[in-house]
Amino acid sequence: THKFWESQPVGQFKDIGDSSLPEGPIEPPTSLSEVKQEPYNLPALYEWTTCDMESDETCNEVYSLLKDNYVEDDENMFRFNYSQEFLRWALCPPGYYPSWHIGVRAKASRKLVAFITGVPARIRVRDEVVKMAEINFLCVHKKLRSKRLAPVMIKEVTRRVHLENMWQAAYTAGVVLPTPITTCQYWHRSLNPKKLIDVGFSRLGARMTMSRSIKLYKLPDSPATPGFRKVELRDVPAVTRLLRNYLSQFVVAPDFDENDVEHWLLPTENVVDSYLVESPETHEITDFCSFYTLPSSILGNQNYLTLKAAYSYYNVSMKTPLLQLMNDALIVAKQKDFDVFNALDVMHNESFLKELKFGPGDGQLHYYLYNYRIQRALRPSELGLVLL
Ligand code: NHW
Ligand code: EN5
Repeated sequence: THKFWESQPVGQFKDIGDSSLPEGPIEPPTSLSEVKQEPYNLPALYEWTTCDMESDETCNEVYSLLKDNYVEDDENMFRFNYSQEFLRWALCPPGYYPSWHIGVRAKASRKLVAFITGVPARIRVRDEVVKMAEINFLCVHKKLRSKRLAPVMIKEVTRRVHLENMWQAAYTAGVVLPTPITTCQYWHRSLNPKKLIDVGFSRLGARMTMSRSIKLYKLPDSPATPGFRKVELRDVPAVTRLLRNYLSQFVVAPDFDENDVEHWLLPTENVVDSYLVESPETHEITDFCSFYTLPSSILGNQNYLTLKAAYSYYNVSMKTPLLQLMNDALIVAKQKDFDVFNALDVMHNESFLKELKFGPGDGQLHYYLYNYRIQRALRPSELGLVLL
């Protein structure tokens, strides 16, 4: 039933619950000279291309492929519409490998028809920090689906990761594959209930009118916490300390240093927003929250083209209660004109979701590791990792 995935070093369904299998790498690294030197074969009409994301022209081709062919919800009403600035940010972090941004072109037309990417990351699993590739943006053009192109893409990115002497990867998907380390639920907080209902993102519940719904989701005009402000470059050391200390409690989490925090968590217009709480008395930085911008195209609506969504990223509360910190995040997201604020039930998010009027979505997100077994599936609250 999973001819490809059964051939890969990933946890297999038949091994679930087998406590004789040790935690850690499933297969040992080989020597670099044993890594296949040539790319995998593609069907004759297609060829590999490395996508230079620093080039506006290539970045735009990738953007267009994804805009028309990437992830949709189960009823095909919405499709992720990652912006060009976002793709550049997501794919060009410190130490990235241009060779891990892999495209496939039609030889005749030069058209980009498939894509897959990796970026390097240090991921801690319990006490071990492992150098991994985070794999994302796997996409095959709608007209080329079900031709087993995806396994070739995955094998090629694996080969290029191996060439950099890395042997593990982390990835997420909306589909079940062998086998999730955890399964998370998407939750949604309406910021613009009228539009969400008009486009079919949410429904008016029983005994709910439009005006009651608008009132229910109303938020103050400005954040409540004294000392709540945008993160600046000078805050990177303090934010890094706060975040490293917070993430240390989770079973799986990124091992962020100051360079990573500067890249992933400093505000970038229309890409990532981050706020902190600086004590008005001591000027100590005590709390931090962040969200990224990922709009979706609304498919086939007369009145609206895009849904503006904010996605909860990393949040740390030491002094301000997490509930209050996230309420302030909702307030600033509303002021920035987002229609909805999305979050997964990872880390301590369960503690605020219901109280802040998030509702469960119809989508789930499964997390996976490649060539690394963990003993038993985690609870979402044991996971300290958010992928884009
Ligand atoms: S998840 C988003 C994936 N993209 C989309 O859903 C976009 C819309 N769909 C498509 O473009 C985030 C196509 O449907 C895709 C599949 C390309 C998804 N992950 O070519 P075939 C990520 O990007 C397996 C992994 O005929 P297709 C994470 C499927 O189970 N495998 O299908 C990416 C089957 O194998 P099986 C997936 O519909 C992580 C085979 O592909 C998958 O034309 C990648 C069928 O291939 C998915 N999302 O194209 C893994 N969807 O064994 C990284 C389907 O069941 C692993 N499949 O027969 C680590 C690599 C690095 C290691 C380094 C050491
Ligand atoms: C990872 N990098 O299904 C990429 N989204 O719930 C792969 N549903 O938006 C990730 N179907 O529930 C792929 N509204 C997995 C995600 C794929 C996209 C997806 C779901 C997540 C989603 C919405 C719209 C559903 C439209 C019909 C949804 C209900 C909101 C409602 C608001 C008020 C309170 C109750 C909930």
